[in-house]
Amino acid sequence: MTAPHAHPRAQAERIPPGQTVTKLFPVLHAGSMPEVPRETWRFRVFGQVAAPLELTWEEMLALPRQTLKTDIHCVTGWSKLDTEWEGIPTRALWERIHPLDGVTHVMVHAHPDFTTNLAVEDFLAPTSLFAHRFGGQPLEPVHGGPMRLVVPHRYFWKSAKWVSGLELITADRPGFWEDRGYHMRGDPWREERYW
Ligand SMILES: Nc1nc2c(c(=O)[nH]1)N[C@H]1C(S)=C(S)[C@@H](COP(=O)(O)O)O[C@H]1N2
Ligand SMILES: [Mo]
Repeated sequence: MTAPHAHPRAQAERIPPGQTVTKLFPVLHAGSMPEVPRETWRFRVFGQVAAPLELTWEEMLALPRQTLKTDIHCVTGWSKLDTEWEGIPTRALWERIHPLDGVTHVMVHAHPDFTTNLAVEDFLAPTSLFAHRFGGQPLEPVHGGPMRLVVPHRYFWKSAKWVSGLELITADRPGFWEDRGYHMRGDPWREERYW
């Protein structure tokens, strides 16, 4: 017999409908894993911005940092509780950008040829960050190292691994998985899995 959880109710309320908790950290991505060295790492901000921006690894890490303890929810059905991330809050990057009028969404770009779309308010949620550390260690390449996006209030496919850039757009547009039937928003609490 397994011991009852100390706070079964509290835990149950953290699990979105149709999800099962795992202690593992599954690895999921389309295609083969890219190798992204820090020395040549670049992050490009482009699209509807007053001036395009290109940051090196050092420039990105010079932005304010934050730690985050959060649950993550994958559309394939697993949730992982209390994951610990460290990185640059998306808001800190946003302060360096001058969006043009009418920007409503962003397209996150990542290696190799991965994209995912987010409403600006989801991208800028206080829990959204570009993470370079996980569990107190540098983020492993299989999980998106050297840097990935973490948007924990959306299904985990929105959390692009190996990020390479951010495109500001004035109308929503599907990214890689959204183009293949995944939901444009992906709210796990509303089970927005597929269209
Ligand atoms: N660059 C890139 N990022 C990606 C993906 C991908 O195919 N390429 N897959 C997404 C999907 S579908 C999921 S579920 C998560 C998985 O992250 P993990 O391997 O760290 O669990 O990464 C997301 N980020
Ligand atoms: Mo996924």
